[in-house]
Amino acid sequence: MGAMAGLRCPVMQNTSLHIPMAVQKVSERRAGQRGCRESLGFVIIGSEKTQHPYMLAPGSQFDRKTLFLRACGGQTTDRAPVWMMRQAGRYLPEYRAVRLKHSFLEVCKTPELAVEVSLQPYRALGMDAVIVFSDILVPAEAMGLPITFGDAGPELPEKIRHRSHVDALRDFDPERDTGFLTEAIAQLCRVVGPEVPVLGFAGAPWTLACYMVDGSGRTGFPDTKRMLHAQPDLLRELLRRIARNTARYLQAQLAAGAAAVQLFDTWAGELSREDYDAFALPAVQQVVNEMHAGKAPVIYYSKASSHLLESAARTGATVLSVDWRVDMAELRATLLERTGRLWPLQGNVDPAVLYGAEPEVRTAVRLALAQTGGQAHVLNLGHGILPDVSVESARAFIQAGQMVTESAGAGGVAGAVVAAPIVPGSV
Ligand code: 1CP
Repeated sequence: MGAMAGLRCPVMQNTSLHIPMAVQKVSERRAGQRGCRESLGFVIIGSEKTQHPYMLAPGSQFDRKTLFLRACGGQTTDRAPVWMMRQAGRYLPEYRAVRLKHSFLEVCKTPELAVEVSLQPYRALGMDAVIVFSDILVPAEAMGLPITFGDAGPELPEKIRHRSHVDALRDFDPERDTGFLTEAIAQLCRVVGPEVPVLGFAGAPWTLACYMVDGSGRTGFPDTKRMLHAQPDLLRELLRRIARNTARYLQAQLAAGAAAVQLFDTWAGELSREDYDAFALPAVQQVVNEMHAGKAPVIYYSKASSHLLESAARTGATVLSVDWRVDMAELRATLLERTGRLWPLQGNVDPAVLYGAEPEVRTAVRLALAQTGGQAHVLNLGHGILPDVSVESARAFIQAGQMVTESAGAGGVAGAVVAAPIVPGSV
């Protein structure tokens, strides 16, 4: 791309991003109109008193929130927005420094700390969305199950086994019982300003049930599967209870200012299509129906779920987030044929690619974008970023995504599919 001939500019604190020359010009012009030439299209993180001038996303004519919402809504964009699942985490030295002083749950439950670690990746890498720092197991604790987070991952010692355990679960009030999360979202929105999307999230009911019944993620969830076959009504009841609480929890996150929410169904792929349709799908539908998202996008992530994606398209979610096993051009073509709709997609670079050299990372980004032509596509990894990749690899991923503009992306293999009608503003 000719636009690669840009400058290296100091951006936010101690890092630098490569800004295409054309973008600098537009940004300068727009910023100049509003008396803030020095901003050059980048958000400057500051105190809550910071003014938020009009700030374009790098490589785009849109601000980050507009870019993100347009991609989720299936509207055309000049490039795909990009962020990374689990973008706040151990690969960042500044995250490790916070965790030396504070436990994981302390970070989740102290809005100032949650805000700080949510902003760390944004300051360092300048992605197009900021996800609030928390964990999918926070609502399980709010429903009455104690949680510990050790080196081996989360542990829920009081496992759900009997009807009395399900009956004893609490319906929690998100404002009263998880107010630290809504407060963190509200603070994040104030700090990043109205042009940057803040994302909320929750675990999908099946994935949360896996942890509530098995007690940890280490074992492949045999107890949850036993419940599915031996006590199917009990599992259905548990899923309904989780769904009811999750709907209110996500609704509160939207009310606090989240621009979109993501449902993580990491363990959906453990299920056959039949069992997914009978158990996991109705529970996600319940969440989406009861949360009244309005125009806010609901992103549904499922891992290792190629066999389930036509069912996933019936969840009511706006965007399907898929992993690297899925060819997004094929998926889009299939769903277009079956549903008559061009599906907004998120994904799907293999997080292990970030162990490779930077040129490999850039190639993987271009290949992912080629599958969708960069349209109605939120570029992401296919699962969370791994804790031991280098910050340079993560930066290469984000910057490569922000460099691929419409002309570069639209020439890809998915050009024909993208030419199909895009459902206008279908959020
Ligand atoms: O500091 C630490 O060492 C704790 C590691 C960690 C982190 C950084 C855990 C424990 N959770 C998180 C944060 C987290 N978890 C976020 C933050 C926002 C972001 O930056 O994206 C999110 C969205 C999650 C979601 C989450 N937690 C999922 C779904 C996504 C996924 O990765 O599959 C799951 C399954 C969990 C459970 C969980 N929490 C933590 C760990 C290590 C795990 C996985 C355990 C397992 O293998 O089953």
